[in-house]
Amino acid sequence: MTDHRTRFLQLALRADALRFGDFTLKSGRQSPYFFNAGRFDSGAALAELAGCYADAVDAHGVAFDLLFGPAYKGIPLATALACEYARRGRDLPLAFNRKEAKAHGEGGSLIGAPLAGRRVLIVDDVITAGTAIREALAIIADAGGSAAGIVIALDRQEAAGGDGAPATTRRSAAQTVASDHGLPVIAVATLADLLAFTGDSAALADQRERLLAYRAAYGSDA
Ligand code: OMP
Repeated sequence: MTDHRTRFLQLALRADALRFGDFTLKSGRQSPYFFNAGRFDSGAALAELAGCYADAVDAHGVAFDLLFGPAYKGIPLATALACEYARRGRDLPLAFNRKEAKAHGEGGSLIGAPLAGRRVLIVDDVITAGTAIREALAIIADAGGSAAGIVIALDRQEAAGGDGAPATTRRSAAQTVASDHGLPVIAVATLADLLAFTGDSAALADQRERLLAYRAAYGSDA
């Protein structure tokens, strides 16, 4: 595993952002793990997380010139990433949306740098079925931006549909978004990375079995 993946998974466990147990997802699936990016709730944790995002983006080499954080959880993530890039010598425009459009003052639902004519990198927390990412893509298109790619902390590598089919024949939601929109979906880490990570840790050995069973039910190999 490349270094940013291990760093991210260690950080997520330390921050309690990655938890094992019984969780109901937005999709209704019962999951043995949950990733809550809201637990990166200090400046130091967000700075360390942003370093992992930047390393994943740079390793991919995607070209972009604006960072967009979808409300709500994408907002601090994109902001922290913009600060990390500034620290690395690249000052990038930053924008995000509010969930309810404001009718007074400056109005509208977008805040920050204009998206029009820019290649936009979406910065979000996690992809399960891809619903949140599709909403962000529509916001960018409406504002005249062109999406350049998506970076998320965790790709759960779940099939968007087709439960019951063998895992190897199911496409992940990230793959579907990537091929539907012709965009790279870059994950700092994936369920496969988490499985490898739990395999290296005696303390997490019990969790690994439950993760494998979950992947067999809902996962994709990609
Ligand atoms: P999709 O829109 O289905 O891709 O799911 C992404 C959203 O699911 C996130 O923005 C969260 O609201 C939520 N979620 C997590 O935050 N962490 C998880 O581990 C799983 C989910 C989820 O409900 O699938």
